[in-house]
Amino acid sequence: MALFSVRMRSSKEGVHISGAERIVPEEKLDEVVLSLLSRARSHSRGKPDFISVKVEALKEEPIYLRALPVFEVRTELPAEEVLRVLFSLSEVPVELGVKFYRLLLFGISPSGGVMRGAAVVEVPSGRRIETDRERGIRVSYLDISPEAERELRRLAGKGFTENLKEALTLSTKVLNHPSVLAELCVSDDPDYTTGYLSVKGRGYFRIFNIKPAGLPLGGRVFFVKEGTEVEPLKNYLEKKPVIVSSVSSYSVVSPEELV
Ligand code: PML
Repeated sequence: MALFSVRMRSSKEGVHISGAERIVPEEKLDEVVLSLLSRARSHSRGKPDFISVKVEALKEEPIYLRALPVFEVRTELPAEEVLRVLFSLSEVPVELGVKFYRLLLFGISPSGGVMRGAAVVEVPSGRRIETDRERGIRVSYLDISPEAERELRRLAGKGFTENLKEALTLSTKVLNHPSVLAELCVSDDPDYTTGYLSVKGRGYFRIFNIKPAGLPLGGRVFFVKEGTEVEPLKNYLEKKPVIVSSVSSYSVVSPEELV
């Protein structure tokens, strides 16, 4: 069955407002184009003066992946302390991880704002390897199947949000690359204060209050193995179609249980 990628982005006076994408069979195209258009027009960040919806036939078969296991971290500890525990489970040195967490909160782009894509950081040197520091790497060509979405909604219950669904799909694609060790994400939406750290071999850890409410800063950092070649990684993240077709689990943990 022929599959199509549908990608939407919107902006106002040149400033990005929203973006979303799907991979769907031909018979779903009209419905999905309309739903992305309506999503673009009703974003909390304002009314766009530019909307692009791009439809293209996939030129290659997608990879079908199982989602990372999701852990909701319940704790009274400040987010930085939670991250220290979680980074200690990963191959990313704790101080390096915390340094980039702080950078996301202060504005990681060269102009002190939000990058459009992710920063890519080599471990353990801390060297940035993305070629364009304003743009970073933007993960694209990804979706979750209707069955996997239903299962995620069932497992997450009240913890389910559209942001979780999209972020879990993205992070599953990112962590599937053999060079990626971890991904840190702080939403740049001022109203969305849940972020996550995904750790290779462990899963996707949701962290509540990862930033103060009202802060319009955030972004993503991909931590990669020493010697990672950026072009093949970029090509996979930006171009290879991926569909998350099943979910693993959703559980609640405390940081104490993890060490
Ligand atoms: C974003 O706004 O793109 C990031 C969303 C992070 C979702 C975190 C979660 O709810 O698990």
